[in-house]
Amino acid sequence: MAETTRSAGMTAPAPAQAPRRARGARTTRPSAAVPAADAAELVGYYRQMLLIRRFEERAARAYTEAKIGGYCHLNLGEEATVVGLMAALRPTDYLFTNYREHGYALAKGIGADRVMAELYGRSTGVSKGWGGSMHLFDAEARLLGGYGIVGGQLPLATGAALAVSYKGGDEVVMCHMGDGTTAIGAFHESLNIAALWDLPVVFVVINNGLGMGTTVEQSAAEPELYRRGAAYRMESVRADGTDVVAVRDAARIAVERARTESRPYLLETVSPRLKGHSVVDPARYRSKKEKEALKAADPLARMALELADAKILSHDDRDRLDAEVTAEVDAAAAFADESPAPEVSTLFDYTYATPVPGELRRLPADPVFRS
Ligand SMILES: Cc1ncc(C[n+]2csc(CCOP(=O)(O)OP(=O)(O)O)c2C)c(N)n1
Repeated sequence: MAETTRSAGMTAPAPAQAPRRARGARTTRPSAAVPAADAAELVGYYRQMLLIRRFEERAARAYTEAKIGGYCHLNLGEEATVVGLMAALRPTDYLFTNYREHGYALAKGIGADRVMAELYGRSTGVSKGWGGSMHLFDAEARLLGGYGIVGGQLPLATGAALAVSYKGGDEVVMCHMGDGTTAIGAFHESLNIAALWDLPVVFVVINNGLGMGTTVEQSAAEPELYRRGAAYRMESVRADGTDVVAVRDAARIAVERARTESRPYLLETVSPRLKGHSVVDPARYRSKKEKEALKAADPLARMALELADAKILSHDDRDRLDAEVTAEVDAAAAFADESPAPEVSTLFDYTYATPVPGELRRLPADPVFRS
């Protein structure tokens, strides 16, 4: 499947030229670590991508029915990236991501019912109904958020990697962000500290071409975002985000580097955002021609064709899978609909903020944080 482009350390490699070696810069294809995907694996990836697609379509519909409030950002177009990245992690690895995160929760193994219930603001949701679409959190699945502040997750993920390193664990922290996030200060501070202190964290820039309505070229002096790793002598690579296997393989290399050598890594994946920034954005900044071109870049349609061509998944099998995941999403929506809203009395139970400023009983030492 598609190739990756890489930059190691100080110098981005020209095609026929070996990159100059800097501290932390290494050649990057550890042979046996990347087995080829077999047919069952590919069908499994396709099913997960399809589940994310149907889930997000359902979320968009539920939003228009006023079942979901607040903001709601979808992974439509990023399904191959989501599934490829999650396939590279162990269940014990930690994940920090931004507000465009429903698909990651699903691909990390959290049930569609608990994710949908959170979107609906119900007590059965992953964050007990208090987080909503942008703040999915599940400590057991090691999904540590879900952040609405652009880039807010980066220093936290870096801190989590410091904790892993301090305790001598072999877990890896993966931290996602959008392309627009690479322009904020916390991006540079986090990469700098992670490289200086040899932290086991993989930063992933999910480049969907736009930060709201602003293109990467309008906002980034170096639009090849993976090259920013060079400023921190951090190994970095760009992968085709519409190709699940290309993403998985690139991520496996990055994760392995973090796990076995405790070196941070910067991975950039490139895939289009098929719809607006959030469900209420009609994306008028895109021309009709651009919108047409998006259809050809749909990773799900592309994978369905590839699997059919390779005689791995027939049209009938694909339709069966579609019916299966659609039923799963319908059941999740029904579960969310029937679930109760959280009790108002639990409003402050999971926050550091106190109803009365400075009141001690809700501080981290309080028993509610130990349960
Ligand atoms: C600190 C901060 N500034 C501004 C915003 C408003 N905002 C929300 S999303 C967004 C664009 C971020 O784009 P990108 O990082 O590319 O992520 P994408 O939405 O494409 O996944 C902005 C500016 C915010 N949430 N937080």
